[in-house]
Amino acid sequence: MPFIFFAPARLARIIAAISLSSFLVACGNSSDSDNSSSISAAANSGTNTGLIKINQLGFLPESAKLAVVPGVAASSFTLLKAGSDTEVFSGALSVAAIWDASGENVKLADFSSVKTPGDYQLRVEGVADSHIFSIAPDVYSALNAASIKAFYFNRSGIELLPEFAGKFARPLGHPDTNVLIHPSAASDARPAGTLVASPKGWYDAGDYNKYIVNSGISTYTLLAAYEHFPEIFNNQNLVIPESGNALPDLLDEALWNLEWMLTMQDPNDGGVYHKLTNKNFDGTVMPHQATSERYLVQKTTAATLDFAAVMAVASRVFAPYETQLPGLSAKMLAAAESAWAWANTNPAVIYQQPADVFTGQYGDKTLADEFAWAAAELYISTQKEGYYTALKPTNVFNSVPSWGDVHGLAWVSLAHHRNKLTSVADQALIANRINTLADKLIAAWLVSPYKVSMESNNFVWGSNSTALNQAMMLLQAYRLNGKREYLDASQSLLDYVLGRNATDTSFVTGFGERSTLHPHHRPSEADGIPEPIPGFIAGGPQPGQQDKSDCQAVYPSNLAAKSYLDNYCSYASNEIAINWNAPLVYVSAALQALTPK
Ligand code: 9MR
Repeated sequence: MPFIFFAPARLARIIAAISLSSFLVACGNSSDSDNSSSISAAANSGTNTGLIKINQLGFLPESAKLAVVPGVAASSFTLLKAGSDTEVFSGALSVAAIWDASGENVKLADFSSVKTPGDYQLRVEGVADSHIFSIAPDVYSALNAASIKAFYFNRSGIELLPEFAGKFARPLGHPDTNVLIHPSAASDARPAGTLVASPKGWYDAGDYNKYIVNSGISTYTLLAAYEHFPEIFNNQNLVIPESGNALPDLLDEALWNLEWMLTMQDPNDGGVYHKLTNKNFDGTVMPHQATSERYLVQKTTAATLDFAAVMAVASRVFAPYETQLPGLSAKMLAAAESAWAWANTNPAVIYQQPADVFTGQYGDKTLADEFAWAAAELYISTQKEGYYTALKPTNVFNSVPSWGDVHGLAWVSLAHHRNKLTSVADQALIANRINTLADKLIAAWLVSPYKVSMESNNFVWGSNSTALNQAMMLLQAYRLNGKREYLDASQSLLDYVLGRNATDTSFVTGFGERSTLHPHHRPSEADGIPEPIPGFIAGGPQPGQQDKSDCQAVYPSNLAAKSYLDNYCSYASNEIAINWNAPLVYVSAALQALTPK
């Protein structure tokens, strides 16, 4: 059974796109060699000129609309009705410039003034025609739904039934009803070897472990999307087991992980375990085939503060559902406050990977940002001014969030709730922090030959989430002051992950004519189904290539923005992860909600 949240026409296009992409990869199109999916007569001259890079999904009618064109001699472009020679628009190309991150010489095509819904292609003399893309008022609806549904596909402790998972149905894996206290987590009340139930939650990524630090930012970003744009989610049907109950599906999905997170707090002292994990990563098997013993490992200050922050947020988001979930909101707030107390008594417990554990670390050594974020959320949810004082706001700067740097999340929440804060809150400081960071990103966007704020040093592990988190921070400035450039610079970053990038790849599985096909995601690899599970965003290019020795396939380039390998082996550029999908959920919803109609 197909994913019934896709409209049939859209589904047919996605399937066609996947088949076409598979064919192209089989033909060797996964390298830098810049072949094309649709060769125009003009380009069919045998010269390898590079490709037009474009958001392969498309644009809202009122979005800014840009494409990146190779630096060929042509000085103009035309926009065609898809698959025809019918011109609907023509315009001048910008002057060519070199993007440092990819070493490419490129020009820009701006067709923002075209607003009529339809399917289009861009044509430039001497280059293959672009991928087909749409202009449509609902162009990101299926993308947003699939990016949330991806979390459902990564649920631990539940059988995925065909009526919800279609052909990706699978047996229950990792019940986690009997996990062991690891010696690193032993306490008097829970000595090593004690059995604890810690079911539910999402697998972190391509692996099957569950990590509190990364769950923190991921769950927060979903809850923030809901707090900021409830209208996008209130009637969304994700076709998950809880669909049809009184909660929006996004909140049902978030609750699956929040319920797990609650089990990660030691009820005896309020401290939170860093992770629930095997000792070693599982092999490439389906969840139910992975049966190694699982452990709760070391309580840490970072995990405890991230937990405190998220539970404080969740307590306010779930407060309206007291009838359906009696006592949950109060329980979450109490959990947040006891975690905060533990962290203040244990302010510097850094994660130390035990000698017998080899899974992911999320070993954050800088904790001022976690303290600030937890304090901000507790202040917002309780209105207790002591938390605002603890935040030490004048010392807290703003930055693009990542699992290891959550300063920005404090400012996002304070800005969103600014009208409900007590008088102790410095409103000018909140606006200043939001605008200053956004203006830095705007400065990079303005001079970028690709017109994206991603610079060479932003190509880190999970670079696509850097792009989307940059977009999320730009959108906070747009929400505060409505300056159009913040919206347009955010759109550029969604365009970037959907194809306007140096690899000509839409990094979201199942979306776009040439999308990621072989993510480092155990279920996608082990299920025997040719295409990947849809809706996951790949980590993206980064020059570290830490997986090189595990890959027989060769990276096509060492350049930051081109160092991407669409191969299962590539955990450093092609893994999926909950903290990378969450800002995709946020940005695809936000652009839908904020772009003028
Ligand atoms: O996202 C993490 C990245 O910032 C680190 O550089 C990398 C190596 O430590 O680990 C990434 O997180 C991985 C985690 O440790 C285990 N699950 C998969 C995550 C994504 O690759």
